Amino acid sequence: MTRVTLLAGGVGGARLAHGLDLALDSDDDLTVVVNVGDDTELHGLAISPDIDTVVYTLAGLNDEERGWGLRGETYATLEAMSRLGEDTWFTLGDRDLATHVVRTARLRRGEPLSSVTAGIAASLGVRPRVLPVTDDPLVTLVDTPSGRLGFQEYFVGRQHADAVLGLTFDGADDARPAPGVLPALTDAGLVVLAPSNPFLSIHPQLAVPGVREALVATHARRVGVSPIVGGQAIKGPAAQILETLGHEVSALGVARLYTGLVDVMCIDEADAALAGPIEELGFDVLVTRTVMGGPPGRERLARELLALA
Ligand code: FO1
Repeated sequence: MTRVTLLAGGVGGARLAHGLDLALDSDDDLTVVVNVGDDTELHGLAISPDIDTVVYTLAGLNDEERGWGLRGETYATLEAMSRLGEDTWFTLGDRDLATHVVRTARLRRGEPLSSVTAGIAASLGVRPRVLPVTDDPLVTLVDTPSGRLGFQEYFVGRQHADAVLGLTFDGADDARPAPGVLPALTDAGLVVLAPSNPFLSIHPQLAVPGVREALVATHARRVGVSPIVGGQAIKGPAAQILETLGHEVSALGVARLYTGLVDVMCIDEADAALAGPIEELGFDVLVTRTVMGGPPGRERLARELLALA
């Protein structure tokens, strides 16, 4: 039996989670620990974009083109809300709204986010354990030349066009790992940092006291998959953020960020020339195709990572 734990953000994390789910046997064990720094409240509803992206992808319900939201969505509710004067810059589909209504109701009844997430995932037929990194408030704030922005205001509202000067994970110091998160790191045979944005998806999780320590101390084989391929982000603003925060925009720059956190860096074939410099930092290096695309590509990458365990 293989016990695998994936630290994930949104789309890249969800795709690799799907690949691992496809590649693992029924007696294997997969836990996906998910970033909550992107979570926000809109229209009085608790929105957890990264959790939903992971859950919808594992359930086979996600919109493959956008990467987030549900396939075949309709927007009647949002249109009606817009007519009533609500600001509808954040696109919430009718069926996606059901998730947010149910989550909000259960949270208000006092159920922790981890338990709410487990319930929603089970209802949608998701087999792996999907855990928010914490049940406590943890909010990513983005410092830009225009001032400090809430994460979704930066990411969706302003299309991540602002230079990122710094990031704050508000609440992280007082946050506790959700039940199951530390054992998932400690007891795993393989821990994978997904090809998610290191600053926006991985660092908020490591900011929860105990998580970084558990990752450093685990006896699991630890692998980081670079979200930078050929000097560009597979998706989103990772490249710009690396640059404005003074890091090299490459898989080598990502490897430097992951020093002491992972044993193996998985980099794309396009970056094969960086294998030597990354090895010099003390990592083992797996060079393969990291751009996953659809289910076959996800499963293939997952199998290569599982072979490292
Ligand atoms: N991303 C967008 O670029 N525009 C949207 O309107 C949008 C709506 C949305 C609704 C629900 C959800 O779960 C995710 C949504 N996302 C949207 C994606 C999401 O905000 C970001 O991709 C992540 O937070 C970054 O990982």
